[in-house]
Amino acid sequence: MVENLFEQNILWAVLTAVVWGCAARGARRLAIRPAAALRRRARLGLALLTVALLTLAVRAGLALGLVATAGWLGGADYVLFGALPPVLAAVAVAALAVPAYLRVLRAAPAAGSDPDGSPLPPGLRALAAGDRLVVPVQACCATTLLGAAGTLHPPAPPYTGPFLVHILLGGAVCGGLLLLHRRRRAALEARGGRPVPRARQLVRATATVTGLAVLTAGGCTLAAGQSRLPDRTSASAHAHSGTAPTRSVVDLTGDRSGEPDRRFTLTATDRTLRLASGEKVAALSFNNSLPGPELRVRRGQLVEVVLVNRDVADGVTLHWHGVDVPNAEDGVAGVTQDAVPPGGHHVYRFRPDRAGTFWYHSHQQSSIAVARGLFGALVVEEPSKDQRAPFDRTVVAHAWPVGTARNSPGGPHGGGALSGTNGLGGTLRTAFGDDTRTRAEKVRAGTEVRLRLVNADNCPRTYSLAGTSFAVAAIDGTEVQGASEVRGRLLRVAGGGRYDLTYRQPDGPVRLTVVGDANASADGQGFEGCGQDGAYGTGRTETASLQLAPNPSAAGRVPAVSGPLFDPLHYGSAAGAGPLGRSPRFDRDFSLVLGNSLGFHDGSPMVLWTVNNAVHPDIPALVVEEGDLVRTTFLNRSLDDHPMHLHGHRMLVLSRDGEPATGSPWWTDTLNVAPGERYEVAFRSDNPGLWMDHCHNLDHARDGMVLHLAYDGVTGPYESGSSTGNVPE
Ligand SMILES: [Cu+2]
Repeated sequence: MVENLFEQNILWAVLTAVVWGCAARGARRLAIRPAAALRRRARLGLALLTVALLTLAVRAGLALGLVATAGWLGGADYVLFGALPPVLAAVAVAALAVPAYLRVLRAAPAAGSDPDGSPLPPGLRALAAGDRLVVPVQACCATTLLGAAGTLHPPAPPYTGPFLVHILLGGAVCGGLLLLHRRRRAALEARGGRPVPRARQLVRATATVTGLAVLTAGGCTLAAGQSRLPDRTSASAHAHSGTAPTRSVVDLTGDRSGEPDRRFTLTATDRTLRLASGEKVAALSFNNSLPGPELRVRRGQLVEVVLVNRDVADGVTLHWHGVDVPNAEDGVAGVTQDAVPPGGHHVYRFRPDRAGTFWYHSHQQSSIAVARGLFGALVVEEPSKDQRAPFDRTVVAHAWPVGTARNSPGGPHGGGALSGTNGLGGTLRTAFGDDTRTRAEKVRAGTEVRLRLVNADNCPRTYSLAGTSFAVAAIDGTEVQGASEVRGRLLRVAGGGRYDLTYRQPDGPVRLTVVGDANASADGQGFEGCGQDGAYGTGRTETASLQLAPNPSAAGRVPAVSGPLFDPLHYGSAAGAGPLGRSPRFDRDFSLVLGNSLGFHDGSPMVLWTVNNAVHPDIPALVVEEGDLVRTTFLNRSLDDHPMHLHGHRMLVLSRDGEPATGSPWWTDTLNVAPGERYEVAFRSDNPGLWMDHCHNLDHARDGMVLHLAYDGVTGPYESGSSTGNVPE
């Protein structure tokens, strides 16, 4: 609904401006029409005005519809900047210009009465060139143009200031139009009602077009310059109340002194590696493995990971995606640490307090680092062995760029933002781990199987598990309560998200596969970056798959599921009053409208991915105090999916499009918000620090879809930006 309203609203903004442009031209030229044509022209002008008024009514209705469905924040900008000013001007059109047109019609000579094409007599001319007939229509045209600009590049809230500027600018333009029209009318009288000679008209038109072009070029240059990212910026630069205790990110560490239960070393390298198929990937990897080694630990263990950067020129960090580690262990370059340079190392220590499926990845130039391989799975098991399924397998899906030259990504705008292809170019091969083929494995009938799906891509992935019914046992590392049997459903996992599936192996084969081709997303889709339905398509293209059977050599290929998508909103069973109690009181309420805007980012023109009409570092941080219960509303009125990832906390889904979540508490750290969707989520601020809250389509994040969750009083010494060596996305 919102998606349609949003797209139609933009379409009608442009259409309205065009129609009013025609109406304004007709009104302006009415007085120079030959007397014989006046009646016909006035009728035509009046008809055009009617169409223009109707167009504007649709436009205003759409903006109001957006407010009605998505709330004030979801459509206020379109009402205030797109619809309201032209509607005010349209009132003047209806009150002044339409009656003036009718007067002209009444006074115009009958058709054919004056066939020689002579100009209008003075009385008629005065009527046709009257201020009332021309200026309101021109004013409406000017405000619809301003409105179209305000819709394609809406200002960031609070709206009061920009609205006043918008109104004053509109008023000034209208005043200018009135003065211009009076001058023009006087000149027309002086010429005895004859039109300006052709040659002069041409000169004037050229001058006008040139002037506008110069103005536009100047505006663009200014906007491009203003969009340049600062050399250094700090996540600490949020509002501090002064009452909260001052703490530094540096001190918010894990257990630094205890003897670790598990120790790992991950060494980042820049090497060309091969997939199982033999195809080459210009990889950045951990321990020369695609993906990095799977880390398996137990809940409550003290885990120590030493990150060594052997030769990744741009630096590396380790972020523990989904694990609520202490802030200093979160691994975000320029926020919780400095990127580790070649030859350097960094030690992470944390104690995972929840069993589940997670993953780790570099958070330095993550859009490139993750695409090229700096990630791996992290599985936290329950301490007791008997809670582990006999066949427990992590399946990391990733689209590997093959056949790309080394270091091909080049600048920050590798071109992937709208393509979903990680900006790397080349061909993408979807693999489970490093294997793009169908892999067959033996699993005895009756064996309990747990498949841990990790989507290490930018776009949502659609999975099929065929040959058995199954339970969605966990989402994003949280067990589902009362997970019931699922059959004939496809599974949509957010970019960066995880699903754990469990089933008992039947006598026949079971096949897990991803459907949709990562390469299909880019071309011919316009803005549908991640494919037509946001997930590399759900077409019949199947890529990697894993077939499990008691007798793999004898088993035929199981066809993929074709069915609707599994929906977690009502899945599983709720217990008692739920995690937040019966009627929770929220200490903070934030709204994040995910949108598009035409503008510049770091000097380059592009379709921006915005949060509340702004991009990083201009998106204000969400500032909380420790202990706050926080509600956040995500509304996606953009053209692509946004897997919104909050670091250090898990979010509880409260509702989607106003429909309350009723099943097992749906905890998530990476929530895919599809175009048109509105989610309400809640989290408890119980992990002080400076945290990223960003889109995990890492190309969107690179282009500025990033904000911070900042605890009042927490500061840090780290900075990001081109002169700091820290570029988190
Ligand atoms: Cu996004």
